[in-house]
Amino acid sequence: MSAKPKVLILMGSDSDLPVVQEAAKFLDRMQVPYAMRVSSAHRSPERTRRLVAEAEAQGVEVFVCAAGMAAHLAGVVAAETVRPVIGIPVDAGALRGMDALLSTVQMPPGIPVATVAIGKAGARNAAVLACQILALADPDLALRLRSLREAMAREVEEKDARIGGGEG
Ligand code: RP5
Repeated sequence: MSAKPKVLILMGSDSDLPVVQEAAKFLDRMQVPYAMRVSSAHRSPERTRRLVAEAEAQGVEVFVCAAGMAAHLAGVVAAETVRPVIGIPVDAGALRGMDALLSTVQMPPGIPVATVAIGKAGARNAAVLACQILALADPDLALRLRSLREAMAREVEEKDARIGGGEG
């Protein structure tokens, strides 16, 4: 995307990309400009700090951070900014993402990370939530979100009809 990014998606490693792509797909669909970068809270702490400062200076409004294992990326980013930070726990190890979930969600009082579900469903919801935050100041985006909700409700009715809902 060439427009100035409103969302920065950070991931701890390129191995998180298959999950993160769910978030990117949704932002594309909602026509929200974003940037995606790899940076690690543990392996490259200085770089992570610098990317957050640069993103703020460039006008990024929401941060989305995906990491697995002892996932501190979202928390470290939240420590560096007062803009909203959404954390996606990634299933990257023996604990199937529960480690990342707890590392991401259990922030100390005062430094929140809005934590979504483990994996791809969470990644999509991270993007939905980022759009909802941006939509507070963007009525066109709010309309796109609203029409998506209506489409989802219609799909439920179609599924109901396909299984013969209401009969028998
Ligand atoms: C985390 O460790 C990353 O976010 C990734 O989920 C996990 C494994 O990283 P790699 O060893 O695949 O680079 O920091």
